This record gives sequence, structure tokens and C-alpha cells, in this order.
Amino acid sequence: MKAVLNGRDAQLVEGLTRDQLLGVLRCMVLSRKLDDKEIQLKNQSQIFFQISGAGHEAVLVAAGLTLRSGYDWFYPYYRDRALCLQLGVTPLEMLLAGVGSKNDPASGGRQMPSHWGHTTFNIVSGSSPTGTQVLQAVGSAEATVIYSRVPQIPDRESRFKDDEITYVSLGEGATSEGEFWEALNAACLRRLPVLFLVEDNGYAISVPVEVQTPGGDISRLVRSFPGLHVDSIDGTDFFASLRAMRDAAAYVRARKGPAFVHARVIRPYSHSLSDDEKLYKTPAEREAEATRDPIRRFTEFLTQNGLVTDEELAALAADVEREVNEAALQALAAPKPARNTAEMWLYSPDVDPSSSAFETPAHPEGKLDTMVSAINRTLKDEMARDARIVIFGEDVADVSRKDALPIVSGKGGVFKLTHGLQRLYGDDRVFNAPIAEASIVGRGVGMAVRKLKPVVEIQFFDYIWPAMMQIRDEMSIMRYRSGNTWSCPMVIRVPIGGYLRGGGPYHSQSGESIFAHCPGVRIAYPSTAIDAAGLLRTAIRCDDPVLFLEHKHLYRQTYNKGEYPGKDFMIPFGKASLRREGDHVLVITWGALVQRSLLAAQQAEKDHFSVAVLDLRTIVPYDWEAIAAHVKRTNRVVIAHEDQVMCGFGAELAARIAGELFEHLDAPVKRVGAKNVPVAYHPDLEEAILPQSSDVLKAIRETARY
Ligand SMILES: Cc1ncc(C[n+]2csc(CCOP(=O)(O)OP(=O)(O)O)c2C)c(N)n1
Repeated sequence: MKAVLNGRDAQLVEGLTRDQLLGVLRCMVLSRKLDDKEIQLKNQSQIFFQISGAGHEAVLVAAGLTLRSGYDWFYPYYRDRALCLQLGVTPLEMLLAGVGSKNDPASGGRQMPSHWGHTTFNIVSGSSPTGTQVLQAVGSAEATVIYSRVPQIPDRESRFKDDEITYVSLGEGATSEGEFWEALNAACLRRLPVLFLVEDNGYAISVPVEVQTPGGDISRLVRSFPGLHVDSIDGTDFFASLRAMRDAAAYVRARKGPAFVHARVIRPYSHSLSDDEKLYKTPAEREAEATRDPIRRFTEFLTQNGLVTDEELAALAADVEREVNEAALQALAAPKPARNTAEMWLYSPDVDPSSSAFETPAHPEGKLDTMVSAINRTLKDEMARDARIVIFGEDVADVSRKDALPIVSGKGGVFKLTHGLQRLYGDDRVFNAPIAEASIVGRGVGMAVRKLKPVVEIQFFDYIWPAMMQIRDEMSIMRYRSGNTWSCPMVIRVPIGGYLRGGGPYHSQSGESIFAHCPGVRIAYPSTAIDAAGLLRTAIRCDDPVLFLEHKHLYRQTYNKGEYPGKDFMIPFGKASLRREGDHVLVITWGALVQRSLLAAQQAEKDHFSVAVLDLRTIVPYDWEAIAAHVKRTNRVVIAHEDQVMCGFGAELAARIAGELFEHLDAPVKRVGAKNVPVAYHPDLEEAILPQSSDVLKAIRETARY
């Protein structure tokens, strides 16, 4: 640091004028005062949650001064109040979040305060799970790289800046999450322009750092990551923080790779208002922390160097107080969200995938082909149509070592669904990912927020679970939680299901009902090649996140082959397909049970039962109109699915049919599905566990004769 001279005007400290230094102090004080005001309001039950940024202000103002608001991209942690102020979020906007006003720009009353989000400043909507944001930031940085490398994206200049970077912060506790390590892995593998800031206040609620991190020093652990710029600083020292942030940002902007700043800060206000740190921190520890208070340190620096007088400090404090009080009064008077808006913003208000816009005619080619081919060709055609589509996952590329491409035919997925895509569209748009499912989905979310269109693959449904938090807490909820200001339309393709004769418990799972229970995600589950093509195109072109379930057993059957329906063929979501007419019993089904139900229906004919088979094709939304119409006609219903009967999606349908169509029923609704055990390896066991045609037939007979 340049020596500081007594005096007020021209001298620069780290390139900052006196006015700028006073601005730094004001931002820190404002941040703290907002915490104090929120605490007061919470104690008066005028707001409903509070978590403070106290003790973190110095490094955050340093970050805010270094990074470019509305230019760089931001995934701030909940303690990043001072950063957000520095970027341009106003005290009023912060307090609007506290009161849950409909005018809160972060969420419109849907999220707790300090879950930052602001489109003007590129602050992407944040959530509560510690660590999910890190993978999304990596995806955002990846979007920067993809935009810079794919000139076919027509308006890409408006979507990125050559030297922009993505900032993400987290606590030292959150570095224990696997997602943090997955993010570092991906960032370093691809040398992505992302800046990680770990704000280490020594505690994760009551758990001290030495219980989270071996050796208690996260920067020591990450130093061996290739290409990662690592710095470790006292984050209560504003100037040390500023230098570290500048060095890190310069490294990332120069595209040398990712950077990691480990800032040791303090947390003087307990974890949140629900916590009392006196229960686990000794008085001596709390006193020692207080001596490092960043506001105190910075104020001392200014006074000791003659840069501010006591009167000026008092005036600054009074001015901040006035601003905060005024903002609080405005926030308390601001409109609340109306109760009848509670269900808004789950899905895109502009693009409805169940509308007739997604009902386009087929132009069949005259040659029957498998579901694998239909999906592969749909991906090829869509990638040609929309250069924003990127495909990644485990083994999805043809090769990772490009030199091999002219020599070998390429892998293109363990089921070959993505074969040839890399060869056609290059490895910026089709690439392999490490085996890290949260990373695949989380990075996809980050890219989708940046308006790329990720179509990612989870290799087997059985291994989707590491991604569950990204799916349930992030992808599905992004639009809702941000009050429709951020969204992440993307497609997750997932091979699902059993009947493989030897798939065992970990290559045979079903479980669509689990995802149907996640508001905000759409679920398609085609049973034929043509439906797969039409529904996948709808999934890609719609504006919502879609889980696209592809049954492995249906990939290469002959009975569900179809003629490729052409480059623009789409099937709207929520439109079932009546696969067989019938008057006595209705079988509602999807996936691999469609064919089994058709066979059962044929058999039932011998008993003179006329059975209709309705293939739902999409689970969310599902075609209630068609269900109701056919139930009213047949008055007898069987629901047949591969998933366990216990809590399967059939339970939802059966309950709704019983609740809304009771007077039309002549028999109880019957469900057919797997037994309540995992799918076992031996084919005899598998056959006993998964529902067979004979089970559907039995249910049809019982229902018909009831
Ligand atoms: C995945 C997840 N697990 C648990 C929690 C509950 N929780 C909220 S904050 C927190 C501690 C986080 O500590 P750290 O990352 O060090 O940040 P700090 O609060 O200390 O700034 C925990 C356990 C959560 N929000 N998300």
C-alpha cells in the first residue's frame, strides 16, 4: 500500500481518493445499520427472518469495488449485503425483501431476505441450500466461454462480455458440501472464468472450522488444483481484501483460469436471530473477534491517517441512520403480495407447452426406426435449428480426445442417444462431464440462467440422486422463487426403468412420482419413437425445465418403432394418446406398461371385455380431461405403471378419480405396479417384482367383473 499521508485531497490509497474511502466506510456502516434495523423489525415481528452480513463487510465492499455491476455475474452468499449495496441494490429493496413485499425485486415475497437477486445488476436469484450456488456459478462462467466460442449463436454479443467474470461466494462451512468440490473440479478442468470467495467466519452455526475442514484452512487444501489462483487474507482488513480481489479478478479476466480467495472474517451477530452464539463461543473468543471488527478497523485507519474527523464520522452515521429509517418506513408501507398470486410463476407465463402452438403435423419419412434413432435425430435437428443448445453429461461425447475423432466411430452415450452430435456440432456444444450428477444439473442451471439451452444427460435414473438438490431446490424453483425474474429452462434426459433381465437394483429404477412431487418441473415419459421425437422437441422449445424420461427397455423395441416425423413435429404436453379403443374398462398407463397393457387388453377381449388403453405420455402436466372423459364413458379404471404401487404416481390419479369422478365409477380404481422392493437381479425375481401383462389382465378382469 502506498504510504498514507496526512491530508485530505489528492492522496490516493490503493488508487482510492478520500471520497472513495469515505464511500467504502459508508457502505460498510450502511450494511451494518441495515442488519441492525432488520433485527429491530424482526423483534417487533414486522419482518419474519433475519440473517446478518455483520463482520463480512470489508471484503465484500472490496469485492463490490473490484467487480463490475451489471457486467460481471454474481452468485452471492446470504451474508453478502455489503457487496449487493456496492453493486447497486438499495436499502429499500433490501427491506422490501424483509417485509416480503410484492415489490421486492429479488423474489416478490417468496424468499427470505438476504437471498439476493436483481436482474439489473446480474445478481442471480440465490437459494438457501449451502453450496448449490457454486455449481451454478461455474455454469454461468461456462456460458461465457460457450458464447465466446460459438459464433452461430445469432445475438451472442448481447449475451456476454469478452472479459466478464462470474463471482460466487460461500462460507467455510459450505466448502464441506460435495457440490463445492464438484464445482472446483469443473472450474479447474475447463479453466473457467469464475472467482470463488470463501468468507470464513470460523463457524457454521455452532460448528467451528476445524470440525469442517481438515487443518482448519480451506485455502491450504485447494492450492494443488491446477490453474487455480489461490489467495488467503484477513477479510476484515479492507486494503488486504481489495488487493486480493483485484489480483484474483485480474487473473480471471485475463482468462488464466479460476481464482479462489479465502477471507477470514468475523461473525459478531450469531448465525441468525434463531441462534445465540453465547451458547458455544466463550466470552474471550467473542472479545477477541470484536477487536477485528472491520468497521472499527477501517474507521481507525481513516482517523489515524487524518482522512476523517469525528464530526464527519458522526454526520456519516446520522446520514446512514436517516436513510435506513426512511427506507424502513417505506418498506413497511409497501404492498404485500396478494394471496391469489400464491400459485403464480411456477412456469413460464409466455410459453405454454400444452398449447396448440406445440401441436404441429408430422411429415413421416416412410422408414420405421427405433426410439433411439428418433431421439438422436431430434437432437441433431434441434441443435441445427438453435445454436444455444449444449449437450453434456457422462460419456455423451463421441470422444474427449479430439485426435481420435477421425479414426474411431465415437461413443455418443452408453445407449448411443447422442452419437455423432459432437462430430456435427463440435466439442464446445457437445462434451463429456466428470461423473458428478449434481455438477451436471447445477452447471446446466447456471447456463440456462444465461439463456443457453442445456440438454443434459443423467446416465441412469438410478444415479440421479446426487442431483436431487439441484433439481428440487434449484432448477424447479428458480422462476417461482425469483418472482419470474430468473428462469432456467433446460432439459434433463434420463434413461429409466427395468425389464432388462439382469439390471438389478441400480439399473432398473423407476420413480417419476418423486419428481412429480417437485413443483416447477415438467415430466415427459414417451412410450413410442414418434412420441419421443415430438415430446423431446416440445421439451427443448418450451420455456420450463423438463425431466425427459426415456425407458431403456423401449429404446430398441420393434413394437414402438415409428417413422421420423420431421424437423418440426411437436406434441403438446398434457395430451394423452388413446392407444386402444374400448368401452368396459379404461387402463391409464405410460412408459413400459403401455405395451403390457395393450397385450393385456387384447387378452381381455377373449373374455369379451372391451378395454381402452390411454397412454398419458406426460406426467406433469397430465391429461385430466382425457382421463375424465374416458372414466365417464367406461366407469371402470385400472392404473398401470412400472413404479412401485406404494406412493407411485397412480396413487395421485386414483385419489383424484375417486375424489372428482366418484359418481361415475362402477368399481374401485385398481392400481397395478411393482412390488414394494428394489428390482432384484435374477430375471425370475425381476419378473416377480415388476408388473407384467398378466398382472394388468388380472386387474382388468377383476375390475370388469366387480
Ligand atoms: C445444504 C444445507 N444444509 C444445511 C443448511 C442449514 N444451514 C444454514 S446456514 C448453515 C451454516 C453455514 O455455514 P457457513 O457456510 O460457514 O456460512 P456462515 O453462515 O458461517 O456465513 C447451515 C448448516 C442449509 N441451509 N443448507
